[in-house]
Amino acid sequence: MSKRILVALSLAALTSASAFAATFEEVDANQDGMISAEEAQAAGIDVTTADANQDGALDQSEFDAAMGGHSQ
Ligand SMILES: [Ca+2]
Ligand SMILES: [Ca+2]
Repeated sequence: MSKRILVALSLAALTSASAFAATFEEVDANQDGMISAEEAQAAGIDVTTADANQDGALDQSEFDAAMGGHSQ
């Protein structure tokens, strides 16, 4: 029970932190060059809004747009 809460807390901390200044490489957890819906969600990115070409994943330009157009 307490372990579950701990996991939930660290997940929440991770999500809010990475939503501020995450790079593409950080969000792309499996380093395949695309940000899956799962990876985007983990970074606090709204996939349905960010996925401009509706292919279910975010590429670098879609990610940049989602982050305000100036991720490094
Ligand atoms: Ca990926
Ligand atoms: Ca896409």
